[in-house]
Amino acid sequence: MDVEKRSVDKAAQKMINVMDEAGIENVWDRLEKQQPQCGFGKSGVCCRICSMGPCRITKKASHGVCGADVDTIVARAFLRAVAGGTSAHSDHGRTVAEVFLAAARGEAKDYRIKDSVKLHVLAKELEVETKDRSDNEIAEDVGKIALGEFGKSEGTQLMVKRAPKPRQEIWEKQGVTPRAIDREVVEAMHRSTMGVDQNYKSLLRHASKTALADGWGGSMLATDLQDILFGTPSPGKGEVNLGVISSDQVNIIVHGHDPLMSEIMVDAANDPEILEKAKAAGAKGINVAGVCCTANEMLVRHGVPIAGNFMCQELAIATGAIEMMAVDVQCVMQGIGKVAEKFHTKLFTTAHQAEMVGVEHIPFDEQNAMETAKKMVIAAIDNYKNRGDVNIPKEKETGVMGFTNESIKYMLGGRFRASYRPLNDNIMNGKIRGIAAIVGCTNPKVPMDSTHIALSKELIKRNVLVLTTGCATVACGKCAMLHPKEALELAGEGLREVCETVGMPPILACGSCIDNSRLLVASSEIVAEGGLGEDLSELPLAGACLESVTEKATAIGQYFVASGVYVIFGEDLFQYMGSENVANYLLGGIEEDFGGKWGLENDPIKAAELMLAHIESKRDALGLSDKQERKLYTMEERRALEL
Ligand code: NFS
Ligand code: SF4
Repeated sequence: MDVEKRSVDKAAQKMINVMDEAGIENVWDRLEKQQPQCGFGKSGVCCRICSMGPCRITKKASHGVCGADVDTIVARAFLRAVAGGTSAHSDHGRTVAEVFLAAARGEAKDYRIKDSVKLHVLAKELEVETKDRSDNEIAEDVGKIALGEFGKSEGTQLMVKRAPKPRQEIWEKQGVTPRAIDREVVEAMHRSTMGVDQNYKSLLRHASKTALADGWGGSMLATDLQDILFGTPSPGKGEVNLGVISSDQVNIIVHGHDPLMSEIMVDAANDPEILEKAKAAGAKGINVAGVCCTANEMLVRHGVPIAGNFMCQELAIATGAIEMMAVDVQCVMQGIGKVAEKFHTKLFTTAHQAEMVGVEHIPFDEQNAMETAKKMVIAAIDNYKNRGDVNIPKEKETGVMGFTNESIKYMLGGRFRASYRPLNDNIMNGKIRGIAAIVGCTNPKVPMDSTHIALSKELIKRNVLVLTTGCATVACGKCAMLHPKEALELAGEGLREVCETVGMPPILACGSCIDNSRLLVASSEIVAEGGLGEDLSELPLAGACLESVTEKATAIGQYFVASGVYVIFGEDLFQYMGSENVANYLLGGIEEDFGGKWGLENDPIKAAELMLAHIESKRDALGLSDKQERKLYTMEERRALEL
């Protein structure tokens, strides 16, 4: 076992070795046992959606039993992945909307509206009357409208109006302005079932529509409602990596995505009576830490430390120091159950959508949130006495996280003149070449964190401002790249100068994966600020996710592409290249329809080159290229100009 091939993170390496010596299996071991993985699956050319199959496309068999060709089979697989991802983000969003509404009605006693300013902004956008009304009255109307977005029978998504006008027109023209989120997901499943849509182009068009229902619908609503309910994050310091696990406190890990449970868990762990109980059990206190996107959510709002990203979930348990892990939805590996069995760690599932065999299920609902959270925290305290030997890596780093559209504008312009103007100006004058979004997961097929780190380093070195979300953020955090001083030292001269002047780091940690919607809003406001074109597709902007894992990542990639952005994924991880037509469309033709396209590259430095080339071509198109500025005019040209 070559531990360096598994992860570049020292803490993870240590725990991988610990697990190896103890003979406890983890995600990397299971990947090895899966080798060789099926080539048909890798390229998306297998189909098992009806029982005439399973079918796979080979030289000998160019069509499935029903006659489906390779284009249809691959496009269907892609659409279904996008639908899966969209459903995940949106079911999360809907749950938040339900609790939001219950809180507004006073039916969820442990939740209340925290950000009244953002509530008023959203109310105005949704045309909800605010005059002479209490926050709860306003929130009730906002909540009803928000909830309606998931299943309304008529009309299109309201948040798409945040996009620049020309973008909305492109969506109209392409027929992809998303309707109710549920409807797009249902239609995706319908179109892709046996014997329905058999044109790869219309299947892929619906993938855009479904993905847009995610980015500009479910994810965006989730982010906005969470901000109003739990407070809009502002940049703050936090600690990242397995070293945040405490040797003398009761350790609780919250894992998953939906902050409804983890928010209350943090409060429960701070309850004086509960703390007393922890002390009585011989612990110094209670340490709540996060894994996966819940970790991002908790850090940006409460400074709760991050124990790790996706592939650290088993490693955290293997420290032997976790009294309890509470999981809700998404990115929870079933493998944690087996690891927890080897230690004293108590696992709880909490979401009504997600249970695990052999794991106690404690349904978490808004009516008795605090009571349920306390029950779990007490179980953790009671479990402290069962702790055996521990192996806690010492590695941890500090970083600044929690940037939002609002806080970036504030940093740039100050409280009274919050605006993107200084950013746009510095992009226009070339000190900042452009903006990159580095997002997504960690995948055992790639040395953990390696691409996110290398890519961000390369881009800031070349004067590209980096915005990051999800597990990529945690990767950056673990190697001190979210530390403003250390990151600034790696930044190119122009970027560094701007960042130092306004007091912002060159890598902005923007939260969890649903918070990618923040990037859509920020990009739209950058366009509105002026000087960088009229549409998102004109911006010197590119995105990347080189360690993608989930269907959610595919949905995110597709909504960025359909919003006009160039998005690069890891070539070996993108499982839809078995059809030439689908490949040609996603990697090229789609640009004519939407202004954005996919790119594939495994190597982070080459990916950075591709992103930079794209950024420079957009600068050229905007007339911002240095070459043009330095152009020496002939006498004739000058005369022509003067005319
Ligand atoms: Ni995003 Fe977050 Fe991580 Fe990937 Fe999973 S935790 S929602 S999907 S693995 S970044
Ligand atoms: Fe085979 Fe067609 Fe059925 Fe898919 S839908 S399994 S290609 S027969």
